[in-house]
Amino acid sequence: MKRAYEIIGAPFGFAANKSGSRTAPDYLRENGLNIKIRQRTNEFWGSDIEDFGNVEVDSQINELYKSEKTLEAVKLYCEKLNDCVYNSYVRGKTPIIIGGDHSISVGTVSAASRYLKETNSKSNLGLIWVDAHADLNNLENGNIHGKSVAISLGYVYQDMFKLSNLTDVIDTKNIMYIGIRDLMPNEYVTIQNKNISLYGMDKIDKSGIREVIKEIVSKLEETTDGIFLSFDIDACDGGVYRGCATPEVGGLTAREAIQIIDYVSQSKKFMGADIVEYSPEDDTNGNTNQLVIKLIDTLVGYRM
Ligand code: Z70
Ligand code: MN
Ligand code: MN
Ligand code: MN
Repeated sequence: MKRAYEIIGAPFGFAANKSGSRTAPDYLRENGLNIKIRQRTNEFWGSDIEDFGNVEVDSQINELYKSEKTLEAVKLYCEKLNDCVYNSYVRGKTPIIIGGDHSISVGTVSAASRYLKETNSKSNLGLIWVDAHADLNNLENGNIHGKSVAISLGYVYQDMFKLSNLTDVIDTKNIMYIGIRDLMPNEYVTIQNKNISLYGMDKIDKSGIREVIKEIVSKLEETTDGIFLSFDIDACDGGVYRGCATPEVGGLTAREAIQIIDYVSQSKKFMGADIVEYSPEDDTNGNTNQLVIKLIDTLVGYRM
């Protein structure tokens, strides 16, 4: 399937405990992404790729953050990002969004859902969330990048996000978690009560990643109209890949991460992906840079 990929930078890092991910889109463009070179070879690789540029953090968003209105800053940024990603779909593209912290997924997931609703009259989006964390914290305190899924489901700050249709955009039965190994008690309770599918590291150890991702994609292909992938770099083994706010030992290997992306991106229902939380300033050995480039390579069809 020939796809036209569009790289969209989302340099928003205000919703994390450390803001290192804000520099990731531009850093990657200059260190390994080389979109111009990819464009020249795209005929050969059978896909098209364009760089849309960044959805910038404008002065209004900066001001909100400076006056300690981080939640308002997240909302305004995600509204901007939602419009941009939605328009990418309207142009027939497959958007690949490079964060930024994981709060940006409130904008990307709602855009995929919005486009499905527009084209299918209902939104039935499948979401694969690859992360060490569930980002399902429904408490009003704590970092907002730890609540993206809770916001998308309407479990926290609903009044605030409802106005811009960023909430209530996905059904719990269409969420598939992979790699989760650091849950808060309230997140555990929600996952149990709502019976949300979770493929933790133990399941990957037992069945192997190929079985896990095959099962997930075939379920979502049956029950949904589109599949969006949200990939938090901290899902990968933090002992090796240090370039994120909270590296955690015992995560995915490079091969496991590549297999997930390889498999998902070949589905006919694949609608695009975001890759978030890469922090160049924390990437002391450069391993994470190489991994992220390889993951993007895999997404856009450069397979060797
Ligand atoms: C914890 C919290 C978190 C990173 C998400 C962790 C949140 N659940 N950390 N992504 N890097 O504080 O909400
Ligand atoms: Mn996350
Ligand atoms: Mn995480
Ligand atoms: Mn932790």
